[in-house]
Amino acid sequence: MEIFHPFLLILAVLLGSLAQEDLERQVFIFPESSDTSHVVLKATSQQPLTSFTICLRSYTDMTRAHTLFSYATKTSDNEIVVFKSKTNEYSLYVGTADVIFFFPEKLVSEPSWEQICMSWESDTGLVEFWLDGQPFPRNGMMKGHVISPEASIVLGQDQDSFGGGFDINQSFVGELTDVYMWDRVLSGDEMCLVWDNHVPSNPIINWRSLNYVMRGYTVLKPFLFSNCRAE
Ligand SMILES: *[C@@H]1O[C@H](CO)[C@@H](O)[C@H](O)[C@H]1NC(C)=O
Ligand SMILES: [Ca+2]
Repeated sequence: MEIFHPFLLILAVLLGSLAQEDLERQVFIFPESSDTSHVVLKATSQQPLTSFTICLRSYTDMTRAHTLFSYATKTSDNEIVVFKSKTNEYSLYVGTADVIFFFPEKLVSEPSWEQICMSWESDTGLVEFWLDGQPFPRNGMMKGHVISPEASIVLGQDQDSFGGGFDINQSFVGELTDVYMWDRVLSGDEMCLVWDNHVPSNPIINWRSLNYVMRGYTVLKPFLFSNCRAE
């Protein structure tokens, strides 16, 4: 028999919504493909969004399409999606549209971390994509659109319904860190600061004070630094 004491229930809800943790130098690891493993985030803003910037770092050796960040609302499961469609292709979905950014295949012999920032603004519809501190030619979409703040925000899976509807073939396998969101378009200088590990003011999702819940097979671990020295 389960007993729900009203006071305890309220306390749990309050604690749950206030639990925030500084995850500096930590990573979320998604060890295998699944249609269950994900991390749920809560944003601090309750205002409709007319612009945003999302930044994160990912580390993976997978070549299939995968979802990094999924922001679903009650009316649109793809309200915001940061998707890596191919090794050399990132996409951003907003509302009912999407843009794709292509970059030349990198000639690297080992996997490397990729730091990205994507922004969108309603006034012009312009989308910015920054990869490792470099801006790409701007695209545009969904001019005049407004994004509801009532959202289910998920890392590592694409939502096809509010909080669920995951597809194993769009899941992320690898490591994620330094996840941030702002309710504005960062300036060019600020985009560089994020790449250099600084945090421009007032993020609504803040890796250094993160409100999150891990679900399924996900692991929080320290960032791995290589101290190996070639002789
Ligand atoms: C995932 O991809 C595999 C291989 O392409 C396919 O056989 C399978 O049906 C897909 N699963 C889903 C849920 O789409
Ligand atoms: Ca979807």
